[in-house]
Amino acid sequence: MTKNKNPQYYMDLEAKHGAHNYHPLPVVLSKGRGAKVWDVEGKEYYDFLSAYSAVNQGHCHPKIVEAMTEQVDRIALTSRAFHNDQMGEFCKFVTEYFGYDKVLPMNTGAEADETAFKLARKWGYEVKGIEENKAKIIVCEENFHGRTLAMISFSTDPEAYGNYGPFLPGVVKIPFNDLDALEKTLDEIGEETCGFLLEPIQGEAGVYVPDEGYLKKAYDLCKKHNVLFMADEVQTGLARTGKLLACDHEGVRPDILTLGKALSGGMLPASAVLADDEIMLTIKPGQHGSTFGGYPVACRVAVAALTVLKEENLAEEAARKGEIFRKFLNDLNDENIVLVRGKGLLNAAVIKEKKSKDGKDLEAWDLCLMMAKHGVLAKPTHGDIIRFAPPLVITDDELLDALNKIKLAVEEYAEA
Ligand code: IF1
Repeated sequence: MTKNKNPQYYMDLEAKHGAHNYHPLPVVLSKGRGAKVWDVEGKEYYDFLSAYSAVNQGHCHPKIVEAMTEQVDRIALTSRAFHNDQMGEFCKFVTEYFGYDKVLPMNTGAEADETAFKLARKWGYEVKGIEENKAKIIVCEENFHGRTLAMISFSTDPEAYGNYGPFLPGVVKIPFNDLDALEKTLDEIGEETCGFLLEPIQGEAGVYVPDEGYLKKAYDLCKKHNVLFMADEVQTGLARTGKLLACDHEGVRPDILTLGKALSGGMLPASAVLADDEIMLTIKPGQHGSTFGGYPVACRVAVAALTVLKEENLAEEAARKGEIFRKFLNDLNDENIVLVRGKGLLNAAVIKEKKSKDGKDLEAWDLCLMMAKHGVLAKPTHGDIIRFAPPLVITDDELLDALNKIKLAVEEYAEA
């Protein structure tokens, strides 16, 4: 039970003893269930961030908690120095679930994308025959693939890469959703390019949904140049956008697929890379790994988390509820909501900055503070864009209740 009900006590401890690498909303959470969370004072909120889509199955889903508590008390960690009775079952389940030959389990999304990048390079040298140390990777401007040095070498966001140089060579950045740029780049450097890495919908960039057909045409261009199409579905995957994978909206099967976040239903860091043998088997024993990657608890939890997605039809539910969400927000016809965009339950609203009646500058952050007061938690991505991503298990009644609270906050922002 929370020992101190004063939120400031916890925020002061963090400020004094913790690194200042985040600027959270001034809310101190202590309990979560389904689409709801409660703060230390017992105030209830709808969670419209879902830990950046790691809690698609809802906070503390009973089936996932049960899998975790049963395994953690039997054997938690064996390392990969030995076999255990969970890894093989997990690998069979996950490869059949997504339709790939092999899976390589890691922990974080960044590690999955790093692994995908290493696989693409190894495949580039050992299968495609690119000259050693000459392999290029193509990424999209405004991407987010994690915070490691390789991943920020891909970034075009100064906040993500500033003063962390020097960066990885062999990275070519092109505009997202621009087939001409991709075709021109592949015509120029396709021969020494191992992969094209992208988010099917750019999350951090503000839920940037590409034009219909972009993914399929990009995939076809990659095939024409024998370049691996690599989809980072760490945030867009696992039913979030109304299909199991965002690539499924266009029937595209990535050559390398990365997953994370909701792969564990928010219980622990679990990520995975899926590919067929020609790519996956370029990594030989001892050439890649991780202490906790695919540990027994993560295997059990991931199987439970993926089972819940299907048993509760969460992809179809996300598609249906996403329509309700976007229609409600658009029907407000509020001049401060400039644009609403998204797919399934991965949505964002662009919020107009304004002056309050007493001359203060108001922006998306201030609307988030008003929403929190009304019992809905969300946070801006960049400046003027608020991401709305509730757990996919949110009921229709809860969604309507949350939307009415958002409406009250939007009205307060308009009148401020
Ligand atoms: C933070 C952003 C979201 C991701 C995609 C890989 C990763 C992420 C598409 C790395 C992680 C998280 C990281 C977290 C905030 C959040 C985020 F704002 F950073 F960009 F969601 F958009 N690919 N995204 O979205 O996965 O290593 O974190 O497990 O770093 O602040 P991770």
